[in-house]
Amino acid sequence: MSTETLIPEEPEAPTNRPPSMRRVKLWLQRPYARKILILNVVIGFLLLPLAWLLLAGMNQTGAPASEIMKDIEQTVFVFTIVSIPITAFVFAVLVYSLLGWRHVSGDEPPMQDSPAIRTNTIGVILWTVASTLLAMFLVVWGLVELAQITANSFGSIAANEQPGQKSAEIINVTGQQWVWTFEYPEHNGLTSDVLYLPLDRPVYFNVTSKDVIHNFWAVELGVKVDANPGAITQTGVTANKLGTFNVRCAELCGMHHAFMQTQIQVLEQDAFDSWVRESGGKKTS
Ligand SMILES: [Cu+2]
Repeated sequence: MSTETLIPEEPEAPTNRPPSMRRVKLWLQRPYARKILILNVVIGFLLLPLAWLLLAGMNQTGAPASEIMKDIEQTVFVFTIVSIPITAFVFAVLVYSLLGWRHVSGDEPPMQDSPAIRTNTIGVILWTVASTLLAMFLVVWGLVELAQITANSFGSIAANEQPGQKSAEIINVTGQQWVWTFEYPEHNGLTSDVLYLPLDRPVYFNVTSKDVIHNFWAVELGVKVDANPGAITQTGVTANKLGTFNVRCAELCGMHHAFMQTQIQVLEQDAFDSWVRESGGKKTS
């Protein structure tokens, strides 16, 4: 082996580069470029079911049970679909690099078989414009959905003070190590360790904690908000599906954090009123 062969090739000088379009064609003519592009398409199609699998996972316990959760699910679905082409490309390069280049024979590094794609104007424009469009789409979608979710959780305006709203049910939510308590101040301060909600009626939560920071997560309703000691966090939702759903704590809060969970019962208004009466609260207005 002569010492000359170990000296790397001179970098391409701007003056001897072929035109951009020619370099793209040369690059595409490399055998591995085509294989990577084919792998990209194959892996992309293989990843597509992931979006539906994610939805199926979220819907296992009956979600979506509110407009908010429906918006969240749509966003997860769309973001997954949009990210698949990029994810597939990264995996295609990775898989081809692991398999196609796992062994190089001979002592020398392989020859450069066509001009590098770097500094190629067409290539740079293509991936800059494509990734900008994808990122802009995700930003705009995210902002629109965020506004929608904020409106459906009543933003910073008490639900019963919003124009055109049916009178809201107020519920004071208190977290403590390691249980949840729900108080209904409009019904003689009725309390419950199961969250009873009337169907299709706005509910407004005042969330707090007695000890450490917890997080009130009404899973299938898409409500998740911190429960801070000494402060009240407010949010709201309208349950639009009858059934039994889950409340969990979503903030690590001590030894039994994983067991800090309870149920949500969404009832027809009549059944909700009956529960209030039978539990010692006064009838709803
Ligand atoms: Cu916790």
